[in-house]
Amino acid sequence: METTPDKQDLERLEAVAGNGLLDRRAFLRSGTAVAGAMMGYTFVRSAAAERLAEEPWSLAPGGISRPYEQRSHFEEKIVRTLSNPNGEPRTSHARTPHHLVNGTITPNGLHFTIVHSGTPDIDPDKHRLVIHGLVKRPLVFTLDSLSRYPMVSRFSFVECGGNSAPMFSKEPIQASVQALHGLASCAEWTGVKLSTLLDETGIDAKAKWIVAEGADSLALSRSFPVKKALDDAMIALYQNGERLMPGNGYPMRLLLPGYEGNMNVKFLRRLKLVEQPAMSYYETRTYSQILPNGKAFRFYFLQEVKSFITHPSPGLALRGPGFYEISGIAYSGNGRISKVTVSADGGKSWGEAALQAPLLPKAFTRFRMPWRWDGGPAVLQSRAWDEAGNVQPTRAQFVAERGETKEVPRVLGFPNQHYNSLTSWAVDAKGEVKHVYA
Ligand SMILES: Nc1nc2c(c(=O)[nH]1)N[C@H]1C(S)=C(S)[C@@H](COP(=O)(O)O)O[C@H]1N2
Ligand SMILES: [Mo]
Repeated sequence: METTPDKQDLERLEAVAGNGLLDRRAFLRSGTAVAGAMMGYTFVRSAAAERLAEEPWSLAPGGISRPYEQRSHFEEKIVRTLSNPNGEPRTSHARTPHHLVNGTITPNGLHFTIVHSGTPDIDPDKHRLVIHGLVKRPLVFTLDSLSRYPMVSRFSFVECGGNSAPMFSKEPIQASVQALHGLASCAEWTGVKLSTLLDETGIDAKAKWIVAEGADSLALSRSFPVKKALDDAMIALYQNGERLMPGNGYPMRLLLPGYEGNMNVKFLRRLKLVEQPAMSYYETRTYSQILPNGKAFRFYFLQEVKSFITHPSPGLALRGPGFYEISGIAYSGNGRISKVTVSADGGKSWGEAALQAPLLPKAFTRFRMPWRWDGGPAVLQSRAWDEAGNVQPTRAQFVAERGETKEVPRVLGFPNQHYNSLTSWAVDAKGEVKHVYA
């Protein structure tokens, strides 16, 4: 005999907002019955049906362990998308498939990458990091000597200032969450706090800024305030427990938690303490944002509070009316996420989502919201707040302040930076998900 979960269990769940959004505690209260109904499976009670089919893998010993494990070959299609697959000498991007992973930590092989002049093949024994300029004692570090300092670990997202740039277009571009928001990832980084090293070199009182430079062929450089260096800046040596991936800065990178991706200089070889910012190419051109009045922010450090729904999202169609979990990620360069609300009716009404612990500052936070889809059209959105009191702007607010795609001469910069407004997914009667502006 087959039984389905008690329908009354499901009806008892009250909606907290329009179009079937349920209380975020619904899972806890009603337990597995609801979970079962959400998935649409049935509990099988008969003895005959309990007998599992014998598959080949259950009948003979399996393979041997590998020295370095790889994921199942059934998962090989879960990959980053590349903007420059043939490796022409220009910037290349690899985007994280947010709709095909879950949790809050990006696996190293799927962490996004931007390299403006390719990934250098650095011999860690020959690599050096020099700290000089307005210091009392300039010092040169090897990977080995750095590794003898006390280390710290912290979870931190990195997001490119150009992440979500397609969202500036006047019409919504039909693309996956990977294409729209794939230039943000989150990892546990381990290394030496920059303040520890500056203790060693000493800081001249005149020093206000630090220019960081990479060892790649374009010697990417950015300036950041000494204040940030003494706060939570890190020379990261490990990424999720293993040495950094080559594309993410091997053998060492600057990590400035919460700051624009570009400032997290990879292949770090130089930190020069100075009085004034360097006004380098990447801080005055590529990542400066042209505002509707034609002016630009002088500096833009913090990645502001943001969220987007990863499940469901384009490419992940719903299979018939019923219960679903809406989930996604939220983060803020200002600190912890304090609240995420979700709408299923294009922003007319909102319910508060459950936030997955632990809630870490400047790291991805996963939010979850139970939803009873009645099979009708729905528009899903999420909106996040951070502990500093910032809220994700609505699209109308954002466009009014920052503008939409503008044609500006390239010499003036790239205007489509730092999008942090809402993303809307429309679900049609067939369960297909499309990108819309609502
Ligand atoms: N040396 C160096 N550092 C760099 C870059 C680079 O091309 N060279 N790219 C920057 C940009 S634009 C971003 S968004 C981040 C991306 O970090 P990730 O590749 O580890 O995700 O690294 C930054 N650091
Ligand atoms: Mo970037």
